Amino acid sequence: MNATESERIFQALELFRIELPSWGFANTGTRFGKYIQPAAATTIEEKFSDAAQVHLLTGVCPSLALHVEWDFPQGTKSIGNVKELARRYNVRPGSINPNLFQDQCYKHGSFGNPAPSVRQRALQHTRECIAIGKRLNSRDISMWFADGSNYPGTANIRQRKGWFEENLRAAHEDLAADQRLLVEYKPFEPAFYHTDIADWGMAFHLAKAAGPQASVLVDTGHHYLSQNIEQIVAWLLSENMLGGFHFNDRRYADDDLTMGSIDPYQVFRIFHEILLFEHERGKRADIAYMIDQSHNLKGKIEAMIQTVTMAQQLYCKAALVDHDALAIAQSKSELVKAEGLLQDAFAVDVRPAIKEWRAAKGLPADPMDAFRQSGYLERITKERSARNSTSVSSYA
Ligand code: LRH
Ligand code: MN
Repeated sequence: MNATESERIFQALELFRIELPSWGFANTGTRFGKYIQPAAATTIEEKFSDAAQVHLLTGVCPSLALHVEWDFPQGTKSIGNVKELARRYNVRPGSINPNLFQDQCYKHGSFGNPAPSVRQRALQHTRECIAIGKRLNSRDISMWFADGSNYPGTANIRQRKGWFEENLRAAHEDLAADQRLLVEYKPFEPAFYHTDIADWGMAFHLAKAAGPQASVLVDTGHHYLSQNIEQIVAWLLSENMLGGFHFNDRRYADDDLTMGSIDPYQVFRIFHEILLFEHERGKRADIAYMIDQSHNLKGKIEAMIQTVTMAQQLYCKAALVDHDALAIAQSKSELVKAEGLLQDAFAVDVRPAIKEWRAAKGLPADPMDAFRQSGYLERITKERSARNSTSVSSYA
């Protein structure tokens, strides 16, 4: 590792921040049930406390993504409590995620529901989330829709598209000047015939139709295995329509596994496209890096620390690509040289330099080890296990 490389790693680490999902600390599962962890967080205070632990140990997770149904049990009346917790735990409220899939009324969709009363209700909930965002100085309203159908002929796809354009436009009108609407796409699940916002093109179109403060959110798990995600990222960057990421990993579908656990080179290639774009433009892209995972088996806080430190490693490796040499090799179609520049950067063990950066920042060189030494897990297990042992785990 030469001085330039460690300098580039230090610069990258100074800039890289990633947002934690409140739901990543809670007991989650699959349709085959969920395995209760005694230390899991249930209350919003416990989620802020666990997020604060991860931020304390890594220094790069200053915000917590919030899911309205799960984190604001009293809706807007919960704002005061969330504000107080954010102050007490020094973790600011991050992206606000409306929940347009849990309530029974959303069986046949939300913005795409044939019943005007349900579409109205979905828009009302979205407006409430935008208001919550304003009160918490949260910039991003991050919208994912489970909307779709399970059988051919049961939904008028074009009609629903029109309702999405209408309601996203209406939601956009409510935004404060500095707020953003992030439109997340997903090819399937829970709908298994058509999903109204199934791919980046549909999300791109709807974000454009909504207004200038709307852009696309890329959840890495929301792609068919054969899709080239970094090409989608390059296109969205080129169109200035990339608002943010939900990082996770998968072997098959939307498995929500820990980032980099299956295909770390995939995340490296995504970061490479972004850092190359920023190098060429000479300024940073306005992207919200967020984690969206459900830790069904791993210890939730350990899984989060593992994810954050892996994200730092992959971001630093991508920061080591020699962009000028790459431009020359690409211009001369020197294929092996060009690819080699990425592979060489990916092969660098950046961990020693990252440890140095942490030491320089007064952070533990090994956050995972520091967490295991902290006694935090033992303390919260004592506090929470009684309550967690009563929570149900069966699907049906
Ligand atoms: C949908 C999704 C969406 C969230 C949810 C927890 O699969 O990625 O971003 O709201 O997971
Ligand atoms: Mn997501």
